[in-house]
Amino acid sequence: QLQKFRLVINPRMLVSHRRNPIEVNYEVLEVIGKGGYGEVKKVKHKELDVIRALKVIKKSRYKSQAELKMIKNEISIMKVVDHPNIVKLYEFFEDDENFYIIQEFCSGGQLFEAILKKKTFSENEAAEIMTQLLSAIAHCHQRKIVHRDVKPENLLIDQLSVDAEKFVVKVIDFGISTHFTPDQKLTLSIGTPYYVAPEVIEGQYNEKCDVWSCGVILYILLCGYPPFYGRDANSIYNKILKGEYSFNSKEWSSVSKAAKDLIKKMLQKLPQNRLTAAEALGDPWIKQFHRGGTGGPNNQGPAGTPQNRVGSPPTTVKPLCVSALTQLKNFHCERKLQQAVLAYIANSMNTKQQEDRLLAIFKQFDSDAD
Ligand code: 3AM
Repeated sequence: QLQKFRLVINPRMLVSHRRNPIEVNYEVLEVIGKGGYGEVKKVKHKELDVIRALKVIKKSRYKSQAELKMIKNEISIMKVVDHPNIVKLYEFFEDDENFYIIQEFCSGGQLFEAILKKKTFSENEAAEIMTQLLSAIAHCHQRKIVHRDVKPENLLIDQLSVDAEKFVVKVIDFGISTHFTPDQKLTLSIGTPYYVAPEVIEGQYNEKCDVWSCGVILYILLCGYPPFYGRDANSIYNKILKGEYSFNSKEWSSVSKAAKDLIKKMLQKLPQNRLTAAEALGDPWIKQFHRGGTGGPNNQGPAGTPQNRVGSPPTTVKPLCVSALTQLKNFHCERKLQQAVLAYIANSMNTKQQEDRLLAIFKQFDSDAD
């Protein structure tokens, strides 16, 4: 149920003004996180007694119509998608100061954090995670939506039971997603360096860019570090454009050939040679390893929707090399630190600088969205 709300203030205060529906319907429990856009809070629906996530986006951050259109774009896309591995949108309001997005609450935090809480991690679990992720992305592509920012930070876990180690992956953040038409070439170079496809850097791409990012995530899940690594964005981009990555380190010695084959098929430089998300879902590695607690890959819903259980070990589970988890921990901590520094820099830039930087991005975003 979507509602639009405008705060009405009576200047003479003779009659009480309408109260913000967030205050009326929800109890704010705690702040989960803050970003340049605003903040995310854990809230409880008073009547339904359910926990949800509230994303508050400050309008003052968005000065032009193009920028405001981007928020509306995120909402319109979230209304179109409906999948067990995509975070649900429940309500959307706005007043003069903020946009309020009420979403499904994911209690397990970021994917990598959930993995790092475990003592071991196996190819079977990686296959479960990839099945859920690829199923969500295939659903978006089927609805002619390209996410454009598939990365571990945008994969949250809806943890059903910490003890049972069963969790469900949820894709979040459709802030830079866009609708596409089959032959349309998108041009906005956007995304996060480690996960960005070569054709996005070159500025002519389609929805296959999401499959590349999923391939990068699979690589990291199996060895703990990204395939294209560098000190700064440019050196990462150079490696991506050259397609320079390897399976040479010791972490790869215990990984199956089938997993490496799938990564190769997802990290094909030319999008036309790369698997689609739906094809990747049917890959032999997924079929071989996606068995955890659900009866295997045949146990999919009519639209290729997997049963959402990760972590129930099938009979033969071979844990990955211990150093892969150590590498993952180092990589994750480094990324968290980088994000904190970037948020600090963004908050200390003056408004004019922020506006110029955002405007350049939004202008091009607008041209892709048209
Ligand atoms: O700052 P951290 O990484 O702990 O994961 C998101 C991030 O947490 C979390 O809010 C923070 C700022 O974006 N987040 C975003 N959407 C969420 C949701 N639907 C969420 N946490 C739970 N449920």
